[in-house]
Amino acid sequence: MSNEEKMRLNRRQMLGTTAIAAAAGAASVSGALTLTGGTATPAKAQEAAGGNTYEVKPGELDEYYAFFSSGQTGEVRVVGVPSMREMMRIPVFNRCSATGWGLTNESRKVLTEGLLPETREFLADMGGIYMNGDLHHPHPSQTDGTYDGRYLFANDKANTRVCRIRLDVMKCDKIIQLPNQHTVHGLRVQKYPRTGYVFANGEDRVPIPNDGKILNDHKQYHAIFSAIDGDTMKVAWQIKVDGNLDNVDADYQGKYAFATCYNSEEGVNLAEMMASEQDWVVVFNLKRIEEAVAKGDFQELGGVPVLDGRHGSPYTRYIPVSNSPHGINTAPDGIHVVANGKLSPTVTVFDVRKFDDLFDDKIEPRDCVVAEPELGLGPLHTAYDGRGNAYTTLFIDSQVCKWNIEDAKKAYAGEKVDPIRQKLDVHYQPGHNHSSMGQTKEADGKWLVSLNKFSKDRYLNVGPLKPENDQLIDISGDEMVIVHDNPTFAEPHDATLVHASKINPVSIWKRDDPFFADAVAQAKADGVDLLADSTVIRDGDKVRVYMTSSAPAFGLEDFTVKQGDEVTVYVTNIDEVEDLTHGFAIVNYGINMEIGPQATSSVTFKASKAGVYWYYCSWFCHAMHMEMKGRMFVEPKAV
Ligand code: CUK
Ligand code: CUA
Repeated sequence: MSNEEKMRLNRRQMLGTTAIAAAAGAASVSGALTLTGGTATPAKAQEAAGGNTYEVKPGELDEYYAFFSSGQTGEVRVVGVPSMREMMRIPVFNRCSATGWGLTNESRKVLTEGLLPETREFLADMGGIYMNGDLHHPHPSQTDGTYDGRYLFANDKANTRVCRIRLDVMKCDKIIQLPNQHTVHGLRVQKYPRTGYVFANGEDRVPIPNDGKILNDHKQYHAIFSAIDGDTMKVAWQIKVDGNLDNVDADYQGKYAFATCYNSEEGVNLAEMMASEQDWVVVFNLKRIEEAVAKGDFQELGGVPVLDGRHGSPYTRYIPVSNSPHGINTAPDGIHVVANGKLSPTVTVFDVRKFDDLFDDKIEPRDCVVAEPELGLGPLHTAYDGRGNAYTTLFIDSQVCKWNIEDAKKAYAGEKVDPIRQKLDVHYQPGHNHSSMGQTKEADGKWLVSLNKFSKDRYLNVGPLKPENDQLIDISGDEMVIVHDNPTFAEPHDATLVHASKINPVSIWKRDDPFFADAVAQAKADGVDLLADSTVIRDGDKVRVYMTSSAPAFGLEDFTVKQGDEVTVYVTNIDEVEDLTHGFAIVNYGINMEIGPQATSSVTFKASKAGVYWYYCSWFCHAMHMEMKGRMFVEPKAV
């Protein structure tokens, strides 16, 4: 046995004991560790405690859609639960080689139309679009406190954007970049009466306007909280706050939104940001803010109304909580809100019904706190089962802590009760967790997914860059039981588990879909019937090539352009068959795109290289798929 093999064996033997301590220690903030709770043994994992069936046999369908973010990959992933099978990827803030996201005219419109003017200028030399994004928080739209299947919204922490995905076609249809704000971190939606607002936290503080006049004088920086209208994807209002903003959630009454702050010190380095023992949660009074916007009590900055929500403002209240809270989660009971301590071993529980009195100055901010149980090290996010229990991830302890809200309140009131029900080891260092329907009033307490930041030795070694590890946990019984490990590429922060009955995507595009309305309008102007005609239209040095695609042939076997022409190719998939997607790739021209059944996709490029270029269908569509191709002739410029 080689030394390396021995070491690997030793590491596995240590699992569940000191390996976890060593691992956690490396990532630990405080260095202190507790190791309670038991690892689920493989045998135990086989029998789901609550009798939940997690095996989805071939041909069977999952009960839930899970929408996973992908962090720095910039896309949304659609996963089936409980199988944890990845079913689809929705490109958003990234580029996608398969679908042509970032290359097609349709996707470039989505990626560019909502950019700030200064960004447009800045990106002109870089192909006009951002090449990266950092998508953390995917949240579906709600009506009356539950999912309504219309949209999914998510943030881009890297370039201060918010996107909307249409759940009928599972494509992103709107992206906006927020003015005044620097990064969007926390993002959640209004739950009642409907979405409504999409709330987006500004994490970093910067000068407003950020034009270079103020640089190092960080006393003049500000953080911004934004409310975006989910129907129009325009900023409805923004509000300036003290401190920064981390995560956000909203109540079930449609009255309040609330955000955690980890840098009330307004520092610019680690020591300054962690200096104070207390930070806070900011509560936003939506009605008062709307009235102020209507009355004109705001400054217009960057084309949007900006209110002042700093200390003393009628629009906000600041509730002190222990050092650097991170996640904030509203319970499905519509009453309790949990702010997760991160640097404090506690979570702080608020009663939202007390916020009315808080805003009327009848009570003190801390009077809204009804429990503050100590759970373990590094509480980051909390999920719920709808039976009064909460599940909090403990990043440093590498555990999920199950605790009871009522018992935590009793303990806070002085009774001798232990709210903690169970601590379960997860592998390793969990960030978010999410329960089935847990962020709605219809939380059903069946499944919990723990999104672990480190996988270490849970999988075959794939080199220095390891996958993340998302673990499926059965929470239907008294005991939590891990039933499945699922490796994921960089880096889901958050996920939403939605019952399949809430989501009803189409299988075939409708011809009047706004996604390709520009192509339809251009064809009409050119007198072309997209479903029937394959033809070339010359318009000066602009050439528009229209072709149908129907398995296994394109409408044009060849077309001719001149070197230097600006060429736009419109491909319309006239097949009306479910799952019959075509692709269109031009060899050595860097072009590939997806054309779904009954969709039109288009791409524009400069025919700068003379010669013969084959185009082919890149999506396996037919027994004669290999033969589905044609030639582009590029006539050389006369010398
Ligand atoms: S954050 Cu990543 S673990 Cu961006 Cu919601 Cu908490
Ligand atoms: Cu069409 Cu392959």
